[in-house]
Amino acid sequence: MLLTAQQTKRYEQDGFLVLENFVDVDDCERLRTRATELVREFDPRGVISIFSTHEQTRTSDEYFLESGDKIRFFFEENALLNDGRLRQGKEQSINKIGHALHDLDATFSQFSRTPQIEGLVRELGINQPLLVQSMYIFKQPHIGGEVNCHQDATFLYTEPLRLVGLWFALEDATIENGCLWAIPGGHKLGLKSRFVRAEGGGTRFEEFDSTPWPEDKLEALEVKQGTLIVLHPLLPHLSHENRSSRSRHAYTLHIIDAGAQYPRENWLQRSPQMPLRGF
Ligand SMILES: O=C(O)CCC(=O)C(=O)O
Repeated sequence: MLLTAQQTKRYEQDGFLVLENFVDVDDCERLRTRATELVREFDPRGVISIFSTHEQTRTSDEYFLESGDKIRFFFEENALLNDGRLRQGKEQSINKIGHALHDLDATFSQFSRTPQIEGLVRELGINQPLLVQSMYIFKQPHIGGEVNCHQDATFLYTEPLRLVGLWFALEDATIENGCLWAIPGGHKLGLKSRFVRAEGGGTRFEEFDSTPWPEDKLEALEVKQGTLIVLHPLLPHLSHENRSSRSRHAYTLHIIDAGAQYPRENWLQRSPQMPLRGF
């Protein structure tokens, strides 16, 4: 058993779990180095043209909607100037890489598929695990954007709900550089919305409950490099902007259960040629 009875109880009570030193510092650094290489190999011109054409909404929607089985690069909101040029180098402009790093890149696959991670998700009740989504989040110095308060099940819904979110700190995360914040026990408030593919193309939110989050109850989760934060699919969490001079790299992995139904209207879909895989 990886989790103590007390930790399992904490997860049920709070909706999250902070596991210090879950990953070796060397493994965190290996992932950081690989992400740097991917960015170096990435030619931003193609993506800039997508985000600066007249048909911006449609083409950027497609770039995003097709990323479920690809490695794609997304810019920080303020990275582009009006004339379509980058305000600063691509290395300082990328918000995140997603969403199939864990299947398409050997270093990310190795990091994501360890007996320790598999054991953990099984202990959390995921009996037939499938790795559905991965993201490398840069939270760049000075321009790192905020992530609004949300539940992961809004974006990765299954019926019944069988999802676990894993957030790995690849650098120390503090209030200054935009650490995660969560509402302890907030996973008991129910699912507020779903983010789905719209019938005519693009995406939309389907809202079930419009009451605002009790954001006064948010707790900062300041953690050291190598810490894993386990997130319940209904836990409300967010991160603020990074205005500091230090980056806050993190890697997230989401795992569903093959025994649950993954709806066709979920935004993230795979082509039949690339089915989801387990460990
Ligand atoms: O890393 C962050 O800033 C937020 C990530 C997050 O909330 C998520 O992946 O669901």
